[in-house]
Amino acid sequence: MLILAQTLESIGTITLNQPAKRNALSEPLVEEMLLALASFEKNGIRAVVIRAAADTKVWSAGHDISELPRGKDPLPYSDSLERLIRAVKAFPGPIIAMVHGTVWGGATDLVLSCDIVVGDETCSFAITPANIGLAYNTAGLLHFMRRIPLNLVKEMFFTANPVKAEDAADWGILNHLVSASDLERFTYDLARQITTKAPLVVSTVKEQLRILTEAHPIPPDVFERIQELRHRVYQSKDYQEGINAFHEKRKPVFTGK
Ligand code: LCV
Repeated sequence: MLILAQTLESIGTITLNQPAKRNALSEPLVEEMLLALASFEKNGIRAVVIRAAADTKVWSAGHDISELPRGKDPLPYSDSLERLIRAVKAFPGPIIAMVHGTVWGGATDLVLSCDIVVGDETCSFAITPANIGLAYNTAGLLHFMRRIPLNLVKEMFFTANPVKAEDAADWGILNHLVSASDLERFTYDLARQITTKAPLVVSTVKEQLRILTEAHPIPPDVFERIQELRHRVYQSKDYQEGINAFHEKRKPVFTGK
């Protein structure tokens, strides 16, 4: 079991549970999360909490780098993490990310795609394509642009630096920054409160907001320009170098080619 899925009252909990790989969002782990969400929906669960095991320092190390394809689009529409993010956004009830520990790469995108984020003083959030020469996808960029001022989005992508808890609260990544000792109580009180509200209103408002925020008509030539820009990145030697460096546990040397 790479995750633990539990329900209590009408709250579902998914606990990331693969510490050996720092909860990297691998395809098998994501498949288990998708099954859990489908089961929650079938059983009328009204709110979901996604968390890591209490004793972990890394909430999630992001996309499983060993699964990233070389020489082609690393984040296609069918990518498992992309499917998970779409499932989170489509789930008919709020999904709350309860975060302690560090969050990396696509896991930050996943957290930003949740409806509410509650973190403690140990949480931090990094987006890391610039560390591995990877062409981030357009839907993912929009997740950041909708939540965080553009200058801060640029700093996150250009530096790949973790945004620590206080800044994460100031920048709008967190709804609430609470103490580690209070994190679980606070999160589940919030979830419980939401489950007492009219579920049709909650799920319909969530879906309306998803439709409205994703209404980004892109003319065909703009779409093609974006595709060409990303193609140049994921066909680059730098992308190969980034992936190789990770596997060889060394710092990458980027040449811009
Ligand atoms: C596979 C891993 C991973 C991992 N995949 O423990 O944002 S984008 O565009 O880049 C997007 C595509 C994305 O999400 O890419 C992934 C971005 N993630 C990262 O850059 C984080 C990479 N991981 C780390 O920097 C470290 O693992 C952290 C800081 C998370 C934890 O460091 P720590 O010293 O505690 P290790 O590095 O020793 O990792 C423990 C095991 O987990 C594997 C890693 O290869 C190692 O496996 P082995 O024990 O077999 O050597 N692992 C960690 N992250 N993303 N595998």
